[in-house]
Amino acid sequence: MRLLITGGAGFIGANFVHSSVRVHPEDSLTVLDAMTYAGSRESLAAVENDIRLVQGDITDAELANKLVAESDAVVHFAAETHVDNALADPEPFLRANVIGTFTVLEAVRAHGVRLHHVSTDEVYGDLELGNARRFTESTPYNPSSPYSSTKAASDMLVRAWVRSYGVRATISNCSNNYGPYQHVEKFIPRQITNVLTGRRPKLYGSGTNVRDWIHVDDHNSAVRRILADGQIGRTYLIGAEEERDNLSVMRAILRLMDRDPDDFDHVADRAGHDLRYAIDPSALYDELGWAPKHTDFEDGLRATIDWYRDNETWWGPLKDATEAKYEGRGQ
Ligand code: NAD
Ligand code: TDX
Repeated sequence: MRLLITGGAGFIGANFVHSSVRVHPEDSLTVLDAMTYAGSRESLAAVENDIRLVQGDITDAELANKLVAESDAVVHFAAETHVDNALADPEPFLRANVIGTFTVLEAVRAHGVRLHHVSTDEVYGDLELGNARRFTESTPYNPSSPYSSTKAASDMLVRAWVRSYGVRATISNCSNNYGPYQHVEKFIPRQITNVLTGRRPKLYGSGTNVRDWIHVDDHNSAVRRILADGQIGRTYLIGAEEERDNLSVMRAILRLMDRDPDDFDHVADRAGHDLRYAIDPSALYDELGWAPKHTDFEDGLRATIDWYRDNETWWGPLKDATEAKYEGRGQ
């Protein structure tokens, strides 16, 4: 299969490329990535001879058209992804997430190419703390942030292009990912690299907010399964049933790094901070026979800590600028 992977130099996309090279060496892979602050050639260095890497923007219709025409399927990861950045400056999120997805849709429509659109559970808004409700495919969209509202808009565009133009697309909405190559702006890598650089980890508010964690390789194996066997027009929710509050994750990181579990700072809370996300992945289990492999969160966290310890050359150059940005926001 000739696969076009948008955003393949970012966290999840790069891990998707790595696992595709490993598990599907018969595929021919093209990455289209604008190399924003979140994209990194180094993330693809180990597979650079196995792929074609095109630096370019998904809003560039001519380029998107040309690359889509040469592909059998598109896996669309490219997006602006950090909630705190969206709160500070939403405009790039409208451009990349809404106009970008529109441009990809028009290209797959023109060339009859299969699309898998990668989205987030944040489109459903948040759940209350301490009850058993979880998100399903029929949960109404109720996004809270400029980030999640633009991802919700992109999902709506995909649904409309399926219905109106017969575009062959599937959508997945996944919970919080962790693993190697995640930008140090995100919660888990930020705390690990704070400890590794002698800074104190930073917890927003009281840390009662709950996230549902999944290892990035499990997210990507689900995407692969949906691409192969998913029903056109369907939305699949991806999750590994690992709900944790932020305080517990913070303490687990500190414990695994041999620090006092209270050795962190409480900082200003995020505006509009979603309380809880939780995915009911049973449709994916029952209909597509998918299951996560990384079922021990602490094992996954330990391996992730080891990866950051061993790969300071990858994240070191990003760290000071990221922390300076947070400092400016009181976080
Ligand atoms: P990331 O920020 O690490 O990577 C995004 C990549 O997209 C970067 O390489 C960037 O250069 C590229 N990009 C951004 N704008 C672009 C544009 N206009 N044209 C071309 N490339 C562009 O993000 P991630 O965490 O890997 O997320 C990938 C996808 O998965 C996103 O669509 C995100 O909404 C979704 N998602 C992420 C999570 C998570 O926990 N990280 C969970 C669920 C869904
Ligand atoms: O320093 C921090 N301290 C802190 O307490 C940071 C960066 C975050 N947090 C909290 C905020 C959230 O409750 O940790 C939680 C996780 O934060 P993020 O890593 O920013 O992730 P989140 O906002 O939950 O969104 C992530 O998951 C869904 C991704 O960034 C999105 O792209 C994805 O769609």
